[in-house]
Amino acid sequence: LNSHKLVLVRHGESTWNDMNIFTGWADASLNEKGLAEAEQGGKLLKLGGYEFDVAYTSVLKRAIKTLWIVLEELDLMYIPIKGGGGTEGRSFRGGRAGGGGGGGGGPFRHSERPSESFVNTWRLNERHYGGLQGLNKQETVDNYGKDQVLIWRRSYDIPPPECDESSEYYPGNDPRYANVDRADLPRTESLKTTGERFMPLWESEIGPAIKSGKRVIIAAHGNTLRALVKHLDGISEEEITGLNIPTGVPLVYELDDDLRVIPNPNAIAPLQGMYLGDLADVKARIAGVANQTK
Ligand code: DG2
Repeated sequence: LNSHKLVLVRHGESTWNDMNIFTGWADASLNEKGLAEAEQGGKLLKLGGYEFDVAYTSVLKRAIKTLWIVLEELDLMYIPIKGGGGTEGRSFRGGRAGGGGGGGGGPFRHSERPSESFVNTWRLNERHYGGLQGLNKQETVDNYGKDQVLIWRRSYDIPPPECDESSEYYPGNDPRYANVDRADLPRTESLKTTGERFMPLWESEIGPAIKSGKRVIIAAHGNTLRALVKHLDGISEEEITGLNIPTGVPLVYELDDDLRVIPNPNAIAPLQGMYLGDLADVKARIAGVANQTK
């Protein structure tokens, strides 16, 4: 029986996480703590002897930078990065340069033109927080009540209010999404719709890469990772509402050839994958995410 390791990591703490601001697709940077968390995550992976053949990330710098730091710790900065800084926006569409350098393996020849899902790792972006982006989480509790904000943050299928098309937070106003079909660009997203735009990338690209024997790391966001573990661990719509993912802690899954999870005895239920590092510390960090809207 073959087994495949898959490593997931939420980016380290961002300046907006620290200021307790709804972030979504806004492009907040890592803060000092987040940089250190990413480094620590990389060190834990190094200590565990993890190696990777390919990495996936979003087009948001907090995830991209986290991935770079982790790969630097592992001395694996040369592996292909599919997503921000990698293949996104490379020159197969008439010579536009990709932003930021990174892995990616150079411009595509026409015959190597990647599939739509391959280049569009905006699909790994955080859930779009709609009209809440840029607002303080605690002030939003003061204005709308704790229960309403919890519904917006954690209900499975109730999205926050939409942002309108004139908003700086509408992705149609951001040049990095110029190649994305406008109909695919959200004005807001629930966890359900986040999963619906992320899972095609899993099904068509990431899952097959794992099945083919590639060792994969995904650096992404609280809610895209919640959508993925919901699928992997078969977590119900009710139970996923109580699940929070800490920043910067590698989460390791062992999968069989059909990409079914082989449960780890040290997993924190309902997850069947295992967080690396000190479990008491991981639990404290999970509680910290939950307590952002006390
Ligand atoms: C946070 C998650 O996203 O927020 O968008 O504010 O993972 O990119 O920092 P991330 C945001 P919550 O779902 O925990 O409110």
